[in-house]
Amino acid sequence: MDDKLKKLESAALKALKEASSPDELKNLEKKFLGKSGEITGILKGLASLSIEEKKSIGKAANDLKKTLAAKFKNCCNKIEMEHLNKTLESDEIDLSAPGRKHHIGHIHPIAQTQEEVERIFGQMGFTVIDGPEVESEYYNFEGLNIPAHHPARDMQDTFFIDKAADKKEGRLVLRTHTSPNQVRTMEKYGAPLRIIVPGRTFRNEATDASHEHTFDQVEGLMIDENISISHLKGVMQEFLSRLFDKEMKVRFRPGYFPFVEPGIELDMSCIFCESKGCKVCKKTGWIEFMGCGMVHPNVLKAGGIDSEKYQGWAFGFGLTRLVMMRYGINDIRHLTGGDLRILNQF
Ligand code: FA5
Repeated sequence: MDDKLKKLESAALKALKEASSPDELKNLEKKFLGKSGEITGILKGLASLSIEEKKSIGKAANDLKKTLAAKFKNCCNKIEMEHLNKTLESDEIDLSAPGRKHHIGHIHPIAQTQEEVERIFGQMGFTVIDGPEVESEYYNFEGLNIPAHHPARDMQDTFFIDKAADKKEGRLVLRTHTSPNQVRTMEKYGAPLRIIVPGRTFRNEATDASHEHTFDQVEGLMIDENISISHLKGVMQEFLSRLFDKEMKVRFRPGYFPFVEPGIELDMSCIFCESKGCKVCKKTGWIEFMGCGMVHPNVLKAGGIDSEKYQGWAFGFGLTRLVMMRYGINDIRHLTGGDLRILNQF
């Protein structure tokens, strides 16, 4: 048996010397030291030997197992290192080359401007409110003094959700403006109120360079005792001056929205020509900015607010159009088309 162990040892050492790859080494380890390997076979065979033989051969076989295991480990490390060096040479990896940078995205220009708008109105004491994009016909129209038969509904055609109508609130629609949050906020918080509601809005209309079916608006609402239209003028003049970082002027023209009385269109001084007259402002020195007006008593009533005691104003401007103006983008579709060559510029 001693002889057998010696032969096994020299065969294993010879094979180890000749092994040249990690795979070859793995097979050899299995052959000599594995569960069904040669040394395990000898140890299993001890049962049929005398006690004396069991002691001496068992010890010799276990010693050989330990010695070979250590040699296999050393050899394995050496071969793996050689193999790695060879791979590095043939793959020509340049370890000194700079790593590849991961592309980190950035905030969309609409969201950047929204944050700026929220910051400025926040400084003036306005709270930022969020409202649902899927609205009921009631909050989108009736609550805003636009009954079903009213021709003003044609001004804002929308997308209807295919779901059973609710008795009080009617069908579900994608909101055509952020104005439904006027009544929602009055109902929830009562008066006084000083809020803005930025958010996505939808209209069923053909798209062109200045119209999208999906765009962003910002609603504003101020309700208190003794609130007049001059507060609106002051707030908007201050807001625009802070946003564009220069002295801005605003002017009022008559406008029509069923939920305000009087209804107003607010223009701002042209930021491109300092109001001298240019192509953008069509030589007028003014750019159309938003719809606004004093909140109609019917809307205050729908919001549960006593119109004898409180009054206020509301406005709604197109955030997407503001972004176009701010960054000189001449087609609204660039902002929502998802083309990174355009978006990465902002
Ligand atoms: C309204 O939506 C009113 N809710 C605004 C309002 C609020 C008036 C409170 C009075 C009191 P109008 O339909 O004009 O109004 O839209 C407001 C702004 O949204 C427009 O000035 C424009 O900047 C933007 N807008 C309207 N339609 C589109 C469109 N299809 N694509 C991009 N922007 C649009």
